[in-house]
Amino acid sequence: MNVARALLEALKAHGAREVFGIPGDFALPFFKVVEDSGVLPLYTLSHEPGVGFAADAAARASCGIGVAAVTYGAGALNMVNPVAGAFAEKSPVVVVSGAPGKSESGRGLLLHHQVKTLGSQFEIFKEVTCDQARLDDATRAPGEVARVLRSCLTYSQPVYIELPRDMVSAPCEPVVAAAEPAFDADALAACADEIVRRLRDAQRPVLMVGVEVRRFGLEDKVAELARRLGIPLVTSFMARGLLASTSAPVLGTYLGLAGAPQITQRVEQSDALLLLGVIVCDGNFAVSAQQIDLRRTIQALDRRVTLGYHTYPEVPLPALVDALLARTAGSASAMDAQPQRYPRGLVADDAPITPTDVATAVNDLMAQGHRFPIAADMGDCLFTAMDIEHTALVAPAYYASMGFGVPAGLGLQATLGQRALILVGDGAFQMTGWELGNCRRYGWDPLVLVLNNMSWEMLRTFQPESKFTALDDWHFAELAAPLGGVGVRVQTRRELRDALARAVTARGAFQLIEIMIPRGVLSDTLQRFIAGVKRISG
Ligand code: TPW
Ligand code: MG
Repeated sequence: MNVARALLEALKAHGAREVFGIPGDFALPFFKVVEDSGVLPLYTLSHEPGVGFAADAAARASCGIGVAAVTYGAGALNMVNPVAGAFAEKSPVVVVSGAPGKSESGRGLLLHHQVKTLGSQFEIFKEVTCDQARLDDATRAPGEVARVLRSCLTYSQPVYIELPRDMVSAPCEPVVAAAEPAFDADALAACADEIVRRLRDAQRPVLMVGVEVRRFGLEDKVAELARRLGIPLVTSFMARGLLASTSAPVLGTYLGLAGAPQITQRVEQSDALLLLGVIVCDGNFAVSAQQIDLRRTIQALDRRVTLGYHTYPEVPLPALVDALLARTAGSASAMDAQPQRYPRGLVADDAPITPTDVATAVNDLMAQGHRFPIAADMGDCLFTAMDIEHTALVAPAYYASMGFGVPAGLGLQATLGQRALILVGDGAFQMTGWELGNCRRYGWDPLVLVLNNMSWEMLRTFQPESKFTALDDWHFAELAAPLGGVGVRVQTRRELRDALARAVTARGAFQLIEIMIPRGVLSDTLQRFIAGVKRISG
């Protein structure tokens, strides 16, 4: 056993299914072990942001950990933004960065890719990861790896591992997984009792699920809990797509002023709103800041439960859900609420296409049995996704980085072995759309819907007077063939329907549909969102 092999075996044992990466000289020895050992498949992409987004999406989709392997400096620092996004949205990504060898660091020369000091990169990643290790001592390496991988799973956040290139083949012991941190069972019991009491005393309880429910693999249990309690179930904006694989009656997604009024009302008028793993951020709550009194909610997040005016520290969400289930065994209650309805039945005429038409067309496909996990970028495509039937979705709904969609879709297909549907705007496609060129090598064939309004439209709606938000016409569909895919540009609803019908049956190459949308035409959700934000900030 050597350090690199021990690390790879440990990654696999902790739930990693593959490694995404781009090598460099400081990482070549590690990549050689990845390739030769075959412990995990290796997928190289074209630019490190893509690597980070793909690993993040793979982690979200598989409820496991994502691995992003890069070289020192120019490689790793290119990935700070995706890792920051994974940190903010609680996605367990393991960053493995090559680094100068121990023997090289002591020579007093500045080494290539070095910033201020050889430790600068480590310091930078401290800010965007929850635990870090530098594997420069073969005796301590297995323990360090065990600790950071444990942190990655416990907090569901990225961790950083730096591997000096001359340590890769240093002999070492295998990694022994670290035990989960202990918690106080009496405190957990008291907390669960209090929550059940509050919910049973309430007139209008509502359960909102957040991303932690998925990160900790609790969707089925939470669905069962909602059934037993007879509590209406909604997701937060970030947790859109959660529980889609369960039979739980999810009413829809809470979006405050931007969302379906009946859901907004239920949530805002609830006298016991249980927030299970919901990140309390502006993406989830901004357009409702005045409406929800967080002091009257029950918040379970970050291994803490806050209700009333007190907090139970160290209550892990999985243990809490088990405790709530134990207290509701045998009960089942009817729920009176109707799930949100989504647009169906695209009128396939010669009218120009709106974002709502795109959602309608996708819903029609789903009604015909074509279901795909969705990866959405930031932009109106994300708000458009709120009009698509509740289905598995990964999206940067809080951190809001553009460039996520395309590489995330590749990450979905790599880890799930399932074709993904990618929703992306033209501005975001300009950032990372090139990564589609990697599909052919790996046999990935996502369906890519580029919503091309030749504009940074979201920005334009906030500040219409600026000319810089107008983008050029890049003819994305024509870029598809040289990249190994099939592309078509559509201008009317009829063309959209026909292109989608063709694309779903064509397998083996990515299918890009460039959907031309007139500037100024927004999804209903984005229109309401912008009006809501303006109302609150103005
Ligand atoms: C990495 C800021 C938020 S939305 C937006 C920008 C530039 C325009 C998106 O244009 P696109 O979609 O993709 O054509 P649409 O529907 O608005 O036309 N840099 C990064 N992330 C963000 N969020 C921005 C800038 C931004
Ligand atoms: Mg655009």
